[in-house]
Amino acid sequence: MSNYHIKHLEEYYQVYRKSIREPENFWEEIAEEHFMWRKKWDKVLSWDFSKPEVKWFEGAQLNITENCIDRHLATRGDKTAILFEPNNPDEEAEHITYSQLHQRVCKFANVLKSQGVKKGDRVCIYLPMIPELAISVLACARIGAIHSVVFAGFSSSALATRINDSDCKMVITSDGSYRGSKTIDLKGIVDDALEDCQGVNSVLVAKRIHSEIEMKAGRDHWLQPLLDDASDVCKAEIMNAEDPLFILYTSGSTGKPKGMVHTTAGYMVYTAYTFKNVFQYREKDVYWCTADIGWITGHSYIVYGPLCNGATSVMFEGVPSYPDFGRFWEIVEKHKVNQFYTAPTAIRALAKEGVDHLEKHDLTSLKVLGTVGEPINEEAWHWYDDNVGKKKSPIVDTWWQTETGGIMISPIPFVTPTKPTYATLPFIGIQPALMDENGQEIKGNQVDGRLCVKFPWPSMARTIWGNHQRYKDTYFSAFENKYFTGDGALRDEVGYYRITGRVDDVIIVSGHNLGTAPIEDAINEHPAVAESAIVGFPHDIKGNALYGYVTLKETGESRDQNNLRKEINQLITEQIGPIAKLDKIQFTAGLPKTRSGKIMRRILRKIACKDTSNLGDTSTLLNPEIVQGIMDEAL
Ligand code: 7RM
Repeated sequence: MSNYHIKHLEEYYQVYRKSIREPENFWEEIAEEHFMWRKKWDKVLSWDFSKPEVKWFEGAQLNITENCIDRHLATRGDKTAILFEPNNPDEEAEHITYSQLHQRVCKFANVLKSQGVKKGDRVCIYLPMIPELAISVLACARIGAIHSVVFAGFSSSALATRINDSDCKMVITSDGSYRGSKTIDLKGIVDDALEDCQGVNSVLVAKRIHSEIEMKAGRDHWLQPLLDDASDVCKAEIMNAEDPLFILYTSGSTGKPKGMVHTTAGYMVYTAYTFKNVFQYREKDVYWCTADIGWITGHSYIVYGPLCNGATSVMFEGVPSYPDFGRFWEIVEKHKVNQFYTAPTAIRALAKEGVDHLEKHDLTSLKVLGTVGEPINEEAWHWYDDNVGKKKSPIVDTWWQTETGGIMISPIPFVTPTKPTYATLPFIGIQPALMDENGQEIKGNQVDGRLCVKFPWPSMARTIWGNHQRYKDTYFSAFENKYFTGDGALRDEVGYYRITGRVDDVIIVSGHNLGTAPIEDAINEHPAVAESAIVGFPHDIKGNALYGYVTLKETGESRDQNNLRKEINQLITEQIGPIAKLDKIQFTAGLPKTRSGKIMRRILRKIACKDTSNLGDTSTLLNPEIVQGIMDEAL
């Protein structure tokens, strides 16, 4: 029996049990049989959650790009690796074969070297969804440089924070990007960011929109001429199993963004194995994940997981609404997509447009539908199942995180019976636990609690860049000897999990994780603002939208409130990006606070959600009298 590809429910349970009883033997077999190693490991796993320290496949040597590209050349050289679908539907799609990808990655890797990038250096990638994004990620991995991809919707100050936090010496960007009918001046954003980044000495610029941009002499270089001159031979740097592969920032509930560090071997093994099973990928299939490579979903399930399996992975530059809301379905039909992986926020936006767009396209190629990023509501789940999958394509509701590197709880299609809104069963090797508020594990079924993981898995993040203490405090301190996810979940009578949402101050808006603290910090910089508190409230399409309560300084009280609202959102756009703008801003005389001075977001959340019948215990408040006023003036 090959444990690599699970095909029946009994097989799932059998393999699952083995992965729990003998995790080292289990992962050793998977690693042994399905990957290319320069040297095998000395030890499969060592771990100690109290430090915390986790090492997988210690002593092994490899390069992930040899696994993603080189080893396919003999058998899949002419197969499409990346199928690029441009923003403009009239522009031709680009089929990049495994051989071409090999060539382009090697050339790019040589350009990086010629610019002085060495193993272990950090390279920031700030690119739209164009082939250069995937290629530059792989080029970094080829030479052992640590990539830090920053989603190209972040503002210049968010970009600068990330560049400086990990001390990147190079930035890879483009002259601009297309987004529906708009263009965005990415290079201008990079120029602004670099005013505050002393460590960056070179910027590579891909041409995409052919706009007139400024090139700073000595620092900025057009990418294409460098590529033209570069050799297409580049030996892969031999990496240790635990060498960092990349850093990816995720917002926390407090403080600056956390640079999650993922290492090489474990990440590779787990993303490849989950990809194969969760999407039931077969050799001739065309797989499409609509995420941006700027997020973990794109790293693991557009680039590394699919390519490790020799898959054809679609990369889409545009947005679901351009030129109209039929675009996704047009692409599914055009490229005969077999597995389609998207986010609930996109599903809700598409559902709102009705089924006319769907009916114009042939969707019979679809076999598996996936969802990720936030809890999927029942209505959206059924719309997806009925209208996109025609009740024939199982929905894999995949729960996981930037920190987990790969899918943790998910059905295996055609194996695990699905249930609307449930991520269902833990993936092979994953040991979830539900914890109560006293730190005790809740056993049995039909229970809910805080979601933890009891045992290491290969693709877990190993640390936060430059701040191991914060890694420990955030993930390993709430519950002893367990990884705490920050999510709440319930377990039903058959052991299926349903993720109920964040239990901390992270709000997921349109699938983007936003910490409340950085947004509040941005607002508080406004000269008229005294204090602010952000909460989430339900939104038809975004899942959650942001509601801000703002108290003004005396000097601000005479100001026009609508102007103030605009200025506040402008500040947020500058400091974080437009995704963090507030939908509602209520000016209040004060904020409800505990005696220790903490803002009681619980109450503000209920008011924002118009759920004020039972505000719970307000007796511990320092200033209970202000609550009525906030309720009376709620928006
Ligand atoms: C992959 C990704 C992580 C947070 C996580 C959850 C939420 C993600 C689901 C989900 C319910 C899901 N990484 N989340 N997937 N909630 N069901 N299937 O999204 O780091 O950006 O976000 O997203 O709260 O903790 S992430």
